[in-house]
Amino acid sequence: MLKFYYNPVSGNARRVWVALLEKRISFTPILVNLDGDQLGDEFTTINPLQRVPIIIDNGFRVVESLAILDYLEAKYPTPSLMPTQAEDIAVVRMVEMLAINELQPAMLILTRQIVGLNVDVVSIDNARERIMKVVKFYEDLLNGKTYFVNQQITFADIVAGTLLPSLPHFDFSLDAYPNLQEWLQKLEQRESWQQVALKPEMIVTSLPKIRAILERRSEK
Ligand SMILES: N[C@@H](CCC(=O)N[C@@H](CS)C(=O)NCC(=O)O)C(=O)O
Repeated sequence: MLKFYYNPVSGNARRVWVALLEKRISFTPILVNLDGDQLGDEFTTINPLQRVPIIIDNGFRVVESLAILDYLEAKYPTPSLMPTQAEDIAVVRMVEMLAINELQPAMLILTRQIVGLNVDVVSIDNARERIMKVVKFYEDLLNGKTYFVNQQITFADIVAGTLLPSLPHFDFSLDAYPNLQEWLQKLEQRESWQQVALKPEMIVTSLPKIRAILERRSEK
């Protein structure tokens, strides 16, 4: 059976988790406590990059969340989470790449502030501005649609829809974005989202671990 190494607080892992559930793939979840376990010999043998998520499917290892999503779609095509029309593929990839290249790095800067690490005011302002630009872009893309690609749930919804619920923790309100609010409400009614939803107490207990990871990264 497919093995899924994850941590519930990891946004990178949550998108893979939702995809596994939406595709109804049987898998064994393996929790990796990101309090140093990821650096130990046992996990390093499994993933030399020392990160989650990672899947091992019939002995085949895939790291990097987007690569995992592509693999799952090719290997388990039904139900499909990736459209086939050129325009729709472009929408999915735009939403995914904006989430990973813009939203996540900006959220990481704000996370540094939340866990008490030193961040200068300019970086914080820039991060907030980058987030607002992406949020506005998503709002416009969703105009009149149930999901980013009309009626079909895709990786676009999974990637953005597992990150955006964290925005209130960074003091962002989605009040001015009715399309995004409606879309998120619809996603959060799905069983997959309910299973992976981050509980506030999980975030609180994870803050010291997140701080340790970010501190270690900035020392490198
Ligand atoms: N680009 C990778 C990022 C993976 C990643 O950074 N995972 C974090 C959790 S969100 C991690 O395992 N961090 C552990 C560490 O840095 O020690 C992906 O998309 O899978």
